[in-house]
Amino acid sequence: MIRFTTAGESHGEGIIVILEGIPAGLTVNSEDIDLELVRRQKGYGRGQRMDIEADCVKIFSGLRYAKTIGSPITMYISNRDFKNWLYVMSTGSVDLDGTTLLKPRPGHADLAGLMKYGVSDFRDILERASARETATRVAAGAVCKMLLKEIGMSIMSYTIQIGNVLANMSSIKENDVRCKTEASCVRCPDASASREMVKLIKKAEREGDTLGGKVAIVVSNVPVGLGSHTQWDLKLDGRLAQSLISIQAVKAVEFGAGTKLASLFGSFSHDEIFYNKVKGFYRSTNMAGGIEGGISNGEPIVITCTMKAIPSLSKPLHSVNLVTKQSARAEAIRSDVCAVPAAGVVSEAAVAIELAKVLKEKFGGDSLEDMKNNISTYKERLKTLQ
Ligand code: EPS
Repeated sequence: MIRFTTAGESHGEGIIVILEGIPAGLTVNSEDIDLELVRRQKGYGRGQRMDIEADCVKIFSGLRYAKTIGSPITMYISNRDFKNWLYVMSTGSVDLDGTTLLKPRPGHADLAGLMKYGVSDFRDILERASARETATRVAAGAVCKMLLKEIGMSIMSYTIQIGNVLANMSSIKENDVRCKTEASCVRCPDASASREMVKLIKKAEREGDTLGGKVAIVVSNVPVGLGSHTQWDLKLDGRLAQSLISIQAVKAVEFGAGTKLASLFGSFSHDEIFYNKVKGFYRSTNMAGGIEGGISNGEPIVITCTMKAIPSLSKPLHSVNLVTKQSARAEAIRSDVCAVPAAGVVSEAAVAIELAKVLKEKFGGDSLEDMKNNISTYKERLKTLQ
């Protein structure tokens, strides 16, 4: 079974992930993981923190000679900013110096976390609620992507909306989406929308405000049969949704036509089934986003994630001082103006991890070779249906 756990505070010494269950024999180079970390750090709208960090992994276990050996893979990313937080983030005892945060930010975990955990300083909450944690998921996701690539699967994401600016995808050829996305500083393949998005982010920054948006994630070459209809917690869409909605500030996850389906008749809502000798069974639409009944149907998996505007505003919203109970503006804490471009990269990782899990559940394989053999036996069986 593939599973992972992460640890570390945003301004602590570093963040760490332990990823278990990756089959032995997979080539993994830390430089390739670092490329994914760089992609996550980029994106117009990020705050000053990204000028401080230069994320790269130190791998402590699970590899020998750049190949997985079946044991847990431990990856560590140091927080360069820690040197500025030695006192505030000390893990040893220190004399309190009055740095306590008192005015919780609406939309953040500050107040609910403080009440739940019985702490007096909501820094104890925000340090772990921070999206800094997503760097570890991207590292784990990078390894999972390498596994998926061995099976022929590939994942991409792109920004389709920031604030009220929408990408016009109809003007972009499918084959150009990936390279146009990576060339855009907001990861939007529509160059004209990219420019408008940048303008809007600048406006938000000037006004002490923040912005959210939407990203699309597309997975190609997905084998039929990942996930299962037999139990609620085995359904692939349910599992992917959990993985994605757990990304900081993500408020909605849609598959295929998603919420548009609410207004459509059944006759326009489903992907009719066709057959020919070359393609076998196929669909000419993908309203389902590649998943039917909780099972991948062989079409690309298409997901849209909506991210709310970041709740740390430099022109803060109304809050209450926890001690005086007087109305006050929330703490103005350094943050990003817009993290939608990063959310695409993080979403790719979240999807890669979940797909790697279901792949291992379906095909097993302590070694990559075993997994590949099991997949080809399965594909041979599917051919008998064609
Ligand atoms: C974050 C606030 C900002 C972001 C951070 C997430 O950090 P800071 O408070 O240090 O300025 O830059 O994101 C990252 C550090 C990162 O690596 O993505 C938050 O409150 O969630």
